[in-house]
Amino acid sequence: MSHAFEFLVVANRLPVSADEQPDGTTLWTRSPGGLVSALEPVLRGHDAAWVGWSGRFAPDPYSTEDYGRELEPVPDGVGPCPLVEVELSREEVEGFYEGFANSTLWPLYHDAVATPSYHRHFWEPYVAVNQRFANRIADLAAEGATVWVHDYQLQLVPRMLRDRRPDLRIGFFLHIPFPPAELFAQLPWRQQIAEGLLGADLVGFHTPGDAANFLRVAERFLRLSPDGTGVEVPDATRPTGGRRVTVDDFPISIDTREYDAIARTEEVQDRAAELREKLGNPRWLMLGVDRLDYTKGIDVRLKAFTELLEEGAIQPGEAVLVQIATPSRENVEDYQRLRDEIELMVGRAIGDHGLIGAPPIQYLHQPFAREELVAFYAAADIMLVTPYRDGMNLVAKEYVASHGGPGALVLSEFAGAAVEMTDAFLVNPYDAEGVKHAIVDAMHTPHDELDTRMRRMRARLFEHDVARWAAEFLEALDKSEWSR
Ligand code: GDG
Repeated sequence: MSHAFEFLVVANRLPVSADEQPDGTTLWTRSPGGLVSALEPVLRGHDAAWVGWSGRFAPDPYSTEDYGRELEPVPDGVGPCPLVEVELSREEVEGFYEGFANSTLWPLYHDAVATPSYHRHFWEPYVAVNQRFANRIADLAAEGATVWVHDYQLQLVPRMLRDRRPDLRIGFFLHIPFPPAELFAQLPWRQQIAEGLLGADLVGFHTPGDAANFLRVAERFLRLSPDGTGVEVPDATRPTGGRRVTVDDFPISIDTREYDAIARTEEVQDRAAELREKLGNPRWLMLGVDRLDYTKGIDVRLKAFTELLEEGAIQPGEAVLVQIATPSRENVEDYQRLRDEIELMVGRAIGDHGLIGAPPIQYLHQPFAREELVAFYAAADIMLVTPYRDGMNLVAKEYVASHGGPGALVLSEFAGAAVEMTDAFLVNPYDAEGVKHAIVDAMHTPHDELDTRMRRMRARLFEHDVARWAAEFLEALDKSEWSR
């Protein structure tokens, strides 16, 4: 592609998936998601492209099986804008994605709730793949173009890109938490990562706490002198010998109107009633929706719910907990172990407390269509969101947008969403008794009060939706030092 683009979105994944079929053809499916819908208007309004990986493996030059195999190019028109694929081999995906991204950075950035693995054979492909992304962008961007890089898989890209293209305006947004400096200190490559991020003009996080953690890292490991809103970094290419990196919080959100509209359709309302019916019309329908991930605290709510049954605070048949746990990262060992642990807990609880035809927990390890999820949100009286640590947690916001009437959100203090959603029943997920109290409290709070709390959360969500998030980030990037 020789075209030069004015605006580039860069993320590990393209907004489409390529699935190679047994007959050798490729099936392209759009991946709907908040990021795509937020950026769609911006992408359409600009001369834009999206750079990322498609989810399929590039041929391995050393494998006889792959001899002569070639990837079918991304067809035109499958995405919201031209899509540029960064090709990754199976080996690179193992090292860069399953390894450094998901076995090193993911646990480290989530308070080390699982033990991070530090391996040079993960780091090396992380550097190589980040460099490949940076090279592709450098070749595609028009003079003075804007580039928005997303997430922890690509933290070296801003600096690598600036080295090749100092004319670009570069923004970076981290979708997961940024850890305290004392934890980040464990990372053998802490300096390279911090320098990588500071290649951007604007570095954005979900919460003020994340932004403060990052500034502290810049101070401690790069010996810079940040102020409250950013930091000056040395830059020999500038006449002043330095440049300013702005650091701020931009709490992500959802397409609130869209969730609200889906929830109001007759189909979804009927389905919500049908779901309640099928579950035995319990007095309280409780719900958890997560990727099956050890950061999400699925065990926390299973334990709390089971103990409440044991202690008689919940009578059998009175409440049902539906836990949707979408399959995730199934090639990573910690995720395989977690699945066994969760399924053991569910099996025990059902065995100990189940009635014939009425298990107290419904566990679903399957992906669902969005309409079906919204029907669950609409049906649930109490939504349980109890991560040990979470960047934002969109499920909490989706519940509030989809649940029109009185309903309770039990929300971990350690989810970024807790900063804004102060009308939730906030809990410390490490405090088992506290979580149980919050659930009982939610069960017995009068409907008027639940309604008032829900209305306040909904009002905020309607105002602060994902379109506003994207607009505020891009506006801040526009105002960053680059333009001065
Ligand atoms: C990362 C950060 C941050 C789940 N199961 C199904 C399904 N989902 C959808 C949910 C929601 C999304 O997946 C999950 O988003 P979360 O925000 O809850 O969590 P992560 O995947 O960990 O996302 C997080 C986010 O990035 C954005 O910055 O909030 O903190 O960890 O939208 O609805 N969707 C469908 N079927 C399912 O079975 N259709």
